[in-house]
Amino acid sequence: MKKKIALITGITGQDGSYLSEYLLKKKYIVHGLNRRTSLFNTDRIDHLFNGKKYKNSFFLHYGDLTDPGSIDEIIRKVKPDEIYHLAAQSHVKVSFETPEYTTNTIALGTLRILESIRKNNSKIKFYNASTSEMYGDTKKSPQDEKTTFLPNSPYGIAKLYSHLLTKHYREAYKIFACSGILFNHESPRRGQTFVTKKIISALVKIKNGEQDCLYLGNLYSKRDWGHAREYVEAQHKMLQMKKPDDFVISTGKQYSIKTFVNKVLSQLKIKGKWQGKGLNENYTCRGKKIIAISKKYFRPQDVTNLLGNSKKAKKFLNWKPKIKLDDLIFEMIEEETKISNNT
Ligand code: NAP
Ligand code: G4F
Repeated sequence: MKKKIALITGITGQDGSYLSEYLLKKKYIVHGLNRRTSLFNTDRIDHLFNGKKYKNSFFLHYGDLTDPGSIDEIIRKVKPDEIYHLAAQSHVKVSFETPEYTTNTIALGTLRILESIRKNNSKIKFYNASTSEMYGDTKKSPQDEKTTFLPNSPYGIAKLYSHLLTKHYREAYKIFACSGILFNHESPRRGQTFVTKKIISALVKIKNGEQDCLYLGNLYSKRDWGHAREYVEAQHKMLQMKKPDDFVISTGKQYSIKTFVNKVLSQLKIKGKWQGKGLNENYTCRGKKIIAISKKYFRPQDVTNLLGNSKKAKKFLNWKPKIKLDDLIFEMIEEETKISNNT
């Protein structure tokens, strides 16, 4: 039987690396669109790229979401059966500082891929990486596929454009196009500047005497955190459905950033106490301030209350998350401890 061909944008990112592993195990031929960077950006996929195992089934191509010609060329050359569109300027805080670039990569990036599919081969199945960030200021909780979107960041607004565009191409051109509305998902491969990775990395270093203090922003927003390794399975399942549709992917459990910090402190056996309020809130351990608040990490507007209802995914995709937050934290701490001990 002919092997299926997948093209992944954002292959060097957290989700791209887990999805590549998952699809290669399923005997796919995997191609990735990889942008040129001044330093190597392939750390998360080097184990797939180097060596003989996937020599004939794993390929990278230079391209960029801001360069329509490169996208079109890769799609025509690779002739994928399925496209997983994961690439984005994915940092919400950075989107306030680079709104135009964020909109170009996310909104126009998605348009460029869908246009290429429409013109070249409308049989290609398309997965779009939508996000819980689109719920923004909503007062409804938990959030599901029917909840009104009220995004409050350039990132969330650009993602809503991509989400609606994906639905539009599905309805207008009958393209098999799905969006996964994924809630926050983390892993040892999470980017360093996202809050979970930042907290764990800093507290491991503080415990080892390699850092003095961790500076954070809003401790009181709440997130529904899952494990990226499980969430990419849902992305694949969506493209195997009989009909294309959109699905919320979440755990249905919600914690504040402060509770997350407390869980990490507890696993690392760092004992101390919280004191102060607002910008003066801090955590001291043996008379030393090891966590403090900095204005720098607050956003002009924050999404404060994310909690997903993924019943539809359970019913139609037979998908549900198994990994608990404490186990995810344990895995991330283990990885960070290895890195800290090697430096
Ligand atoms: P990530 O780790 O930040 O990866 C983003 C990927 O996009 C990287 O491979 C990055 O390349 C690539 N990229 C950025 N700008 C590009 C450009 N101009 N041209 C080509 N590639 C570009 O993100 P992730 O956590 O894996 O998330 C995957 C997708 O899901 C993103 O679209 C994100 O917005 C969305 N999402 C994530 C979450 C979450 O909690 N993780 C939740 C909902 C939705 P470099 O490696 O060179 O930077
Ligand atoms: O870890 P975060 O930066 O993730 P955020 O903004 O929720 O976005 C992530 O999840 C989205 C899905 O909902 C994705 F679409 C998106 O691509 C990305 O993967 O921040 C989480 C919360 C925020 O409320 C933020 O204000 O943590 C708060 N926070 C507090 N101190 C901080 C910090 N966030 C960061 N990054 N750094 C801090 O020092």
